[in-house]
Amino acid sequence: MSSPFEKLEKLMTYEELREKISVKYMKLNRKLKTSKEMTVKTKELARINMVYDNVKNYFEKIVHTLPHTSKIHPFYLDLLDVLVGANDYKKSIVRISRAIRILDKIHKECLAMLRLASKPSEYAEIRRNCIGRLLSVLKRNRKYVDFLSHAVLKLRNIPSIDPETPTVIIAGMPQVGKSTLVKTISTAKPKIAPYPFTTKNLIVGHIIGRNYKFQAIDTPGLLDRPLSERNPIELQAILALKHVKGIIVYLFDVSITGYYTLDQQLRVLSDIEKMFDKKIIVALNKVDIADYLKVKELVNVLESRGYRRLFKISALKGIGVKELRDEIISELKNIM
Ligand SMILES: Nc1nc2c(ncn2[C@@H]2O[C@H](COP(=O)(O)OP(=O)(O)OP(=O)(O)O)[C@@H](O)[C@H]2O)c(=O)[nH]1
Ligand SMILES: [Mg+2]
Repeated sequence: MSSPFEKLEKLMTYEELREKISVKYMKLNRKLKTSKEMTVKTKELARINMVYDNVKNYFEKIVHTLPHTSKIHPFYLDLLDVLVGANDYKKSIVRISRAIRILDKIHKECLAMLRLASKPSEYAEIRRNCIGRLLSVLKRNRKYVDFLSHAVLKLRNIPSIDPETPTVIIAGMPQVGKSTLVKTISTAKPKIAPYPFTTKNLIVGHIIGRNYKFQAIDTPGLLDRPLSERNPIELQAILALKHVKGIIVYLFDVSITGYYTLDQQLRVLSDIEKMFDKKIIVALNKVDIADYLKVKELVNVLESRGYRRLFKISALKGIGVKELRDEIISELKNIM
């Protein structure tokens, strides 16, 4: 399973659709003027139908291509909620599907009126009235159209994560080496730079073997600060990860140059322990430039907290990475 929003086509905004209809209307008029075979009545009918078809097709595209909230996996539903608001999304689609029925009703009435009319002056009046009513349905739904058009732009960018595929989530404070590790153990290509908050989006890679395919997620800015410093939107984004089946690797930076103290890093680890019901593997990164006092102190604290197996690694130099990767694979195989 991939993101239900991945293949969504862009949706025109209200203004763009109105513009498109105006242009088509002018083109149609030019064509109708030169047409000798069509009667005045069928020409008016063609005008009404053009507007009806365009608005209706647009509305139907919304209703048929945007995934229904009842069919969205909880993981993606949470992300939808964080990014655009699940209730507004649902309501907008419901309103648009209601608007389709109103369009159909107006169109039917218009056809009946046109059928009964007998004078060209009446035809034109009916056409004006009908097109006006059809466009006013569109205008009354402008809010929903624009909302969904903007929503699609955001939703299309959600990375494809399969919540059912066993996944290793790499967590840790800024600059501890999350992206470097993800890059060495998986196919992902995250951005790596020596300043904090380098990675802005969720980045997904795969760990592929002969009989398995797992996901590795780099979690920038999501799992790197205490919960108390979070706004509600960030909290929800974190919660979305709860729906992903898998384990967490928590990275400590134990280098002499580390940005954060051990206490700060331990606090974030505690938060993650509380938040997730997932196995946590702890790894001490940057041992190539380790502060040995830090390492000793940290090992003591972690052992007293029940962490039996600690991985000492250098994601950059590749030290200990194979052992960590093997452990990740063996844990993920357990939940396959
Ligand atoms: N010496 C040393 N440097 C490392 C190691 N791992 C990562 N680094 C360096 O630490 C810096 C941050 O690494 P990233 O992998 O971008 O860290 P991050 O946790 O993804 O950072 P953000 O995305 O900003 O949260 C980079 O300059 C890396 O080269 C390591 O094992 N040893
Ligand atoms: Mg990063």
